[in-house]
Amino acid sequence: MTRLLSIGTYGEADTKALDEMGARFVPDLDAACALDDAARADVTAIAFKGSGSFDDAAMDRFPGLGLIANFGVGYDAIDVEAAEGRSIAVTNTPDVLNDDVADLAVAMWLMQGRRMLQADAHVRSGTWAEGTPFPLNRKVSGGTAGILGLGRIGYEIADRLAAFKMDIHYWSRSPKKTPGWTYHADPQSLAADVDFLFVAVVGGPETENLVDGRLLDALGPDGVLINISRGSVVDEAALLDRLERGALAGAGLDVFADEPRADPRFAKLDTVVLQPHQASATHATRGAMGQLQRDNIAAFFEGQDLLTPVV
Ligand code: 8YV
Repeated sequence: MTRLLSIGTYGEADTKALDEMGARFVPDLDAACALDDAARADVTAIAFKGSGSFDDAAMDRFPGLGLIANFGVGYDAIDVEAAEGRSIAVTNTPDVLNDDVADLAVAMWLMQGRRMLQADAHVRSGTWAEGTPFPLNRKVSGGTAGILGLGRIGYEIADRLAAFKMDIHYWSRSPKKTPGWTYHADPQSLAADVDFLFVAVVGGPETENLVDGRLLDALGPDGVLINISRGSVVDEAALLDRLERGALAGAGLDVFADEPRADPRFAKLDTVVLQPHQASATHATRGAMGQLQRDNIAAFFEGQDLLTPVV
């Protein structure tokens, strides 16, 4: 009897571990919903790693479902209200990825400001060896940084930036206890006061297009946007428009509106650093995320308290 259904593509170690827990595997939510009635009726827990929308209609297909264990801290693909209404628990994998995600945010910031992609090409192409010096670029340390969303990941980014002697500003639903960082009551005033804006809010309907044209204009022509959150948080058309016009100095993006198809207009821009949604993608962290997902599933099957419940 299949009690655990694994949805999504997992690495070798996670697949083996889920297999040992008796999981049945399907590649995506559509394939899960297409299983026959008897197979779906048996499912009490789902290990979910994927895109696609785990909505009310999808939950309808699993009448015995008690747990959706999400692989990832962001659970915007799951309709949590619908789950709550059906007494389906949802868990995620917070904290274990904070360092990696913050590392990548800072790395993109440095790469963009110091034009490291272009500098690397300058050496590889032999242009430097031919005697052409690399053009001077932008000093990043000691500037002003804004964190949009001072949650666990936002805090780690700010903490790293403080070591770069940055003046730290942030917006969050409420002021936090911080070491001298400046709180802003609204995102617009944050953007107006900083050179570099790091997007670290959760994804989902309540933050959709939070970074819109008006906010990008407040960030201004010297401003740089770094996004490690979700593509949905940024109005991508507005961002591309400003980058193409030089109304924004640049961007570092690990997430996009329509992954994995990043808008080809981004690739034409010299002022952006682009990453394939890989902020948490280190062996160590993905291993820890998988373990936490499975620990939640094991707790559920054993009737114990879930480790990291979302609702
Ligand atoms: C993963 C992420 O890429 O944790 C998240 O919210 O965005 C990433 O760490 C994703 O969850 C993999 O499915």
